[in-house]
Amino acid sequence: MRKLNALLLNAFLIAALACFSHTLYADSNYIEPTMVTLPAGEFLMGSKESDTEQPIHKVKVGSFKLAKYDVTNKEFTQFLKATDYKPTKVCLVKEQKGALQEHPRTWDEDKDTGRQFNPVTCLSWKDTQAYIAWLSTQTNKHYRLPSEAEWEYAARAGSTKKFHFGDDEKNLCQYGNGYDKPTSQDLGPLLQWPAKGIECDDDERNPSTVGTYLPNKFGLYDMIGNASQWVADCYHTNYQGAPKTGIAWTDANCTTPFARGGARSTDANSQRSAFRPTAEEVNAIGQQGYFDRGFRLALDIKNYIKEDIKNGIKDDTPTPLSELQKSFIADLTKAQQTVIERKAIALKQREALLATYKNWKKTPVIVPPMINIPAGKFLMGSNLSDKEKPIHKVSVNAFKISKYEVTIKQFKQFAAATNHITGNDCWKYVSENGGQFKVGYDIAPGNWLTPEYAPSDFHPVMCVSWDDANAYLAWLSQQTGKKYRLPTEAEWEYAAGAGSTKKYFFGNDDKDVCQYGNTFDESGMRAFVRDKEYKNRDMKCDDGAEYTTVVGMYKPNAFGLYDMIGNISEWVEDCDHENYEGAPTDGSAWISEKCSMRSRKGSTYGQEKGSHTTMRAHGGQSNRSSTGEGFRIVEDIRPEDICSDASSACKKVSGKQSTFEIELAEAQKAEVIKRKQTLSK
Ligand SMILES: [Ca+2]
Ligand SMILES: [Ca+2]
Ligand SMILES: [Ca+2]
Repeated sequence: MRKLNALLLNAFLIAALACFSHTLYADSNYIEPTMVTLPAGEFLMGSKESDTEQPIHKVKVGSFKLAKYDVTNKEFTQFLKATDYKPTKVCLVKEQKGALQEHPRTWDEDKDTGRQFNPVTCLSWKDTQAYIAWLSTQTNKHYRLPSEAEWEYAARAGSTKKFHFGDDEKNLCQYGNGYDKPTSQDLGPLLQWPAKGIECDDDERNPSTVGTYLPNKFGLYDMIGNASQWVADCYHTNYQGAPKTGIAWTDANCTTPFARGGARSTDANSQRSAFRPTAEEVNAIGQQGYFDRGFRLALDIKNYIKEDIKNGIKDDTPTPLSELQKSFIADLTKAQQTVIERKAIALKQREALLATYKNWKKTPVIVPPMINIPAGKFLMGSNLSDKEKPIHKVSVNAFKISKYEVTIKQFKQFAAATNHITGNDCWKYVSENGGQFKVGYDIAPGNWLTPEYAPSDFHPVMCVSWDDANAYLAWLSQQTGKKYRLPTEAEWEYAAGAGSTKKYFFGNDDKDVCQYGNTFDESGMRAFVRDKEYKNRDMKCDDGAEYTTVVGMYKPNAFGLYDMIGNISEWVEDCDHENYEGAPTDGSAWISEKCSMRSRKGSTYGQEKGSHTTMRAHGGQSNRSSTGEGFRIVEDIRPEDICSDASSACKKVSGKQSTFEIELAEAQKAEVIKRKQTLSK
């Protein structure tokens, strides 16, 4: 046994090993990794990029086997199923400004489809060793962690460049799941991570299914990004005195194991083949489980042959696969294909959209119908929720607001003209028991063009962040020479109430809500029960729409504004605030220094409580959601357009009926027919 293993095998592990060797398991109780045989070779280990990576020294590595992929959740939960081993319940997670926080680790989550083929993370050193000991006992092979030298040799795959494919960080996104640009734009302001995003888009901010990026020249996957990987060595601050062969470097005074390789939360620098963490980083995690750290297994060819000769099996004779092994390989292949296909579809959607650019350029920019809102005073807030207190008097200047929520069609034109790309994940409703967050919603691959979120051109656009909305508004302003912006929270509430002080702009009766907006009604409830196993939450009337619907299908308010109840909730300019203590009273947006969360107004198609006019909710400024977050727009008004009261003149839409509204009327007709078909099913 290697020196390090001897060192780190504490009393617990020896007990665990003894336990495993005395328990006989059926062949089908374990899953072995697919191994790649690496040739013997010499390489220059280290780099000049950091003191911890010096001196650069020549290392001779013998032929060995290394797993093609990281150990997955599925493989590790198989170990838990087959034994009564209890892994650590605590996981260190990188949070605000990179500070480490302990989080509870629940293993049930990893059984979820979509997560079972992610690398297993959050395992302590002890857990990792217990798994290896068990698998070795089961298979009669000496599985182990690779040494640090073997890891770097394997990661380089013959390359002396920064990354195994070359030096250009823009190509990193093809080879691994790192902290890419869109992810850093999302998480940077929210979590204030100091790391700079990699200059590309790898289409994934969560852990990814192993083997869904390109491999290196040895055929090894995910040696860049996703999860960092435990190695067999103890940590040394540099390579002074390092071994000149591929063995693990251990010594009696060293007790700190560590990991090599970048992860999904780390920058381009850490994805380099030679990258080593600092002593400070290593000590902060120590032997604990870390959210971004996994491992992959190595196997000595020498030992393997020795063991197998004993059992009459030669190295090149493949062991017959168990049923469990066969189904694991088949399921993994399927999971990989699903991810790869999903990415290809997203790419095609973007390309198709860009291909329409020429056509879009010939058509005039869609200027949505706007309604003049007169200046006035109103009582903002309510006693219905603490977030809406205290009720306070607000004066609002005259402004114009769009009659409808911004539609897919409008956003398509913008995206095609500007090549604006939103992130490719979006919150969605899931089964109430199934989600990562166990409350019925989860973040999932998809964007505003995903058919599920964009049934027609005249549905409201969702899965757009506050930042995306502002990018659209900047473009629209630039195209038209007008000043478009998001409404302030006060403007929105004033416009929604349209002079009413009742719970809803039409009155107080909950049963009438379905005439005025698309909420979580009987139809919505039926769809959620059918598709998402939701239970017992609905508005006691039927608005006829299951999810979002074409804009303008219900009765407008007194100002002539549609969907101020339901369909999608709408981003406003203001930062999120706990309540209205200290809110401005002049109708301006309430902006505070820390503003990673923005306010939104109006209920959604999937939410019952909060359809009332004064409701408030929030969302991360860079977050996208299909649970009902979109927007409508405001235009600063010219003095000559101001009307003095809410009389009929003020309700008049500026300009004649536009092509947009003619097409919308067609879309509404089609939606009515579709609803009838849904109901008759
Ligand atoms: Ca990523
Ligand atoms: Ca509905
Ligand atoms: Ca709405």
